[in-house]
Amino acid sequence: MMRQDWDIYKDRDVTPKEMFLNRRQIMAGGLGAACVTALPRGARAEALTPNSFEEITSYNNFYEFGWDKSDPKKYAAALTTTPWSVEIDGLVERPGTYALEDLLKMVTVSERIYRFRCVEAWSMVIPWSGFQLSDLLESVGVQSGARYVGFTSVLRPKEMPGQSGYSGIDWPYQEGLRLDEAMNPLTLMATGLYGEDLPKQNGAPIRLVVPWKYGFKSAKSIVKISLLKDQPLNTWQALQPKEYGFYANVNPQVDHPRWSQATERVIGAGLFGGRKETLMFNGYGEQVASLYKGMDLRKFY
Ligand SMILES: Nc1nc2c(c(=O)[nH]1)N[C@H]1C(S)=C(S)[C@@H](COP(=O)(O)O)O[C@H]1N2
Ligand SMILES: [Mo]
Repeated sequence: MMRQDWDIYKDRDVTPKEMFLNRRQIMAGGLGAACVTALPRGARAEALTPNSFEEITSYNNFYEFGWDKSDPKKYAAALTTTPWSVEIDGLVERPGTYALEDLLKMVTVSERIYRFRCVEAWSMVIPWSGFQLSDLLESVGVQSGARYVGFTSVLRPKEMPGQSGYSGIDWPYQEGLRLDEAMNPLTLMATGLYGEDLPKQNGAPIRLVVPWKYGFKSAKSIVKISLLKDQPLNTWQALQPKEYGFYANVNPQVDHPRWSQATERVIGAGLFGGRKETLMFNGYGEQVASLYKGMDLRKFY
């Protein structure tokens, strides 16, 4: 396989022990030799320095646990994540409810450092571990009528305080991708970060990561993946369709109705030094721009 700029280790699988060692390298050196990326032709030569484990796990959006950025870390411990299974249904050759450990035998887990850009105009860089969604979809077999993939997060009102009582959100949290977006090699099902199992506030034990789209597309704690004929409604679009669409591609030229998307606040960079220009497709245009050829991205926001 051709090496990509999101590979932080050279074309190999990472065992749990290696991940632990790598985590120590990342922690100790910021960007150790193991993190030097090989860039495809024409890619911007930019080394991504990950945010700290502390930053990534204490400033979160996970409304099932509350609306404050500090709520997920405070309350997520109550979520039981073992055992866990993921139902795969719809237009698929081998539908079923897969125990997470069985599902992980069908795929290859590796590590990738990705930019992460929230629609609220803040950003981080996150060292995920996970597998390509395409890997899973290929092994369960997508039927020819499938055009979209839907994702459903867990519904556990007893364990998730934001799901009991009034929140305005129609739980469970739902997201969706076009099938070609889901099959893009960048699209990850994350199971860890910094070489450790995914912390609960980040969507344990398995969450979606779509690095060229606003963060809300990256649904957490997923219990169902559905192969669909029609475009599904996603939670934020259902709630506020004028502000949040289905595509949600990071785009500095298309502002949110209430704020600019031209720049972003870099989490961890301090109060004053920390804004940078937002990149088209969050910097992944070379890998994904062709998916949207001929589309009016103002209309399909
Ligand atoms: N189930 C679920 N998934 C979710 C959310 C949520 O509230 N519930 N928030 C989304 C938003 S708005 C963002 S920015 C990211 C945040 O991921 P992080 O906390 O790991 O940085 O998760 C996304 N996935
Ligand atoms: Mo977000």
